[in-house]
Amino acid sequence: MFTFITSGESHGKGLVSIIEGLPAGLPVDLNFINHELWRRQQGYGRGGRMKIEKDEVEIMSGVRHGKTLGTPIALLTRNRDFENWVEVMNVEPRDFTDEKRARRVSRPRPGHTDLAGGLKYDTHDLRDILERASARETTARVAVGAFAKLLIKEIGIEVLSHVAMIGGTPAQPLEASWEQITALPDDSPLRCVDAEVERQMMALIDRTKEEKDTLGGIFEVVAHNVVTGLGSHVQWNRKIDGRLAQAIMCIHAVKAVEIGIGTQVSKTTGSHVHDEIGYNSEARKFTRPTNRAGGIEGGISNGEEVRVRGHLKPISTLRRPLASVDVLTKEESAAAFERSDIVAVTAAGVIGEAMVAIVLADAALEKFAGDSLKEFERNFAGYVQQLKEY
Ligand code: EPS
Repeated sequence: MFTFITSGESHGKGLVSIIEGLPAGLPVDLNFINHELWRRQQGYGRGGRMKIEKDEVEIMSGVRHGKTLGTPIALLTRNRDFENWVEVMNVEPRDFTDEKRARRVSRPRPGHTDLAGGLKYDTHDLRDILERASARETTARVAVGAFAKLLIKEIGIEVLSHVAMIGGTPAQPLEASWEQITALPDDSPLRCVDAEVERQMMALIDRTKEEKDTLGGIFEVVAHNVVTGLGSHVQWNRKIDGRLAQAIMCIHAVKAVEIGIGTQVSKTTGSHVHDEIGYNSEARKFTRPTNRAGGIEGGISNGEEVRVRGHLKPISTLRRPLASVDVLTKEESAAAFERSDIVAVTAAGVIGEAMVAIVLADAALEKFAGDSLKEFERNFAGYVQQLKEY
């Protein structure tokens, strides 16, 4: 099965990902992986940091002559900004005579990990917490997700995202077809499928920047051409919707996850929620006129597009800081501010793509397991034939 772990601090030397479980013989396209990292760095409303970083992955192990070996894959993405933080992030013990140079953080930001982390890990320099809590970590996940995308592409699955809402604009989340999403250029300002709505979103971001505030929003990840039968109803932790919910919820700032029409299901009747079943005898395939279930029923993919939405709270680092308390003096004090994004929903969508691809790759390996890509593909082809003969 597909597992991974990441390591790295936001302003440290770099980010490390280790992947295990990919079969041998999977072609590895380094340009594609780096392009995914670039996509994660896009989006109108990001801060100064993205001008410093140009994320590129170095493959340390697990790949030879352009193909996976079936061994653990280690990846390194260096932080360009590290050169500005060498002293602050030094691994050696350090005595600072000039406290300013230590850049310690003692004024926790409401909504951030700072305070809960400081208390839990017993540190009064909240930098010890925020360096790892930073969404910079998602660079390492997107690198992993690129490998997952390469694997599931071999069985026809593609994963993309779009931005459905920013700060309540538009009033209802945008619905987007696969064709609209694939038509989005990679340098689209916000990955929004409606140009007029996108302009309104950008104007809102400009206004919010002037007000020294921040925004959240909704992204939707769509997995196209997902085979029926990923995940299972037989055990709680095998249900693909549960696995996707965890994978999206653990993205920084996500506070809610929806699958298909999501929370709408609780507000209407069964006939407005469930997708009726038809059969196309030529294609020997069951069909659905609607996909309100978001491609999943009972914890199993049902052959329709898998659609998952993540709802992000506004970024917790505000230029006009919220009230807080200094953890050293316990005195009232405005929360810390160094530099921040106004909004990062577009980036979160790309991270959501990576997380969805990882879950689907894991479920696909569970179902079509193989030590080599050839074996994986043979198992997949046999199963597809079985579905046709059903
Ligand atoms: C982040 C704060 C900002 C963001 C960062 C996430 O970084 P900095 O503190 O260096 O200005 O730019 O996001 C990234 C670096 C990234 O690569 O996405 C935070 O506190 O979560």
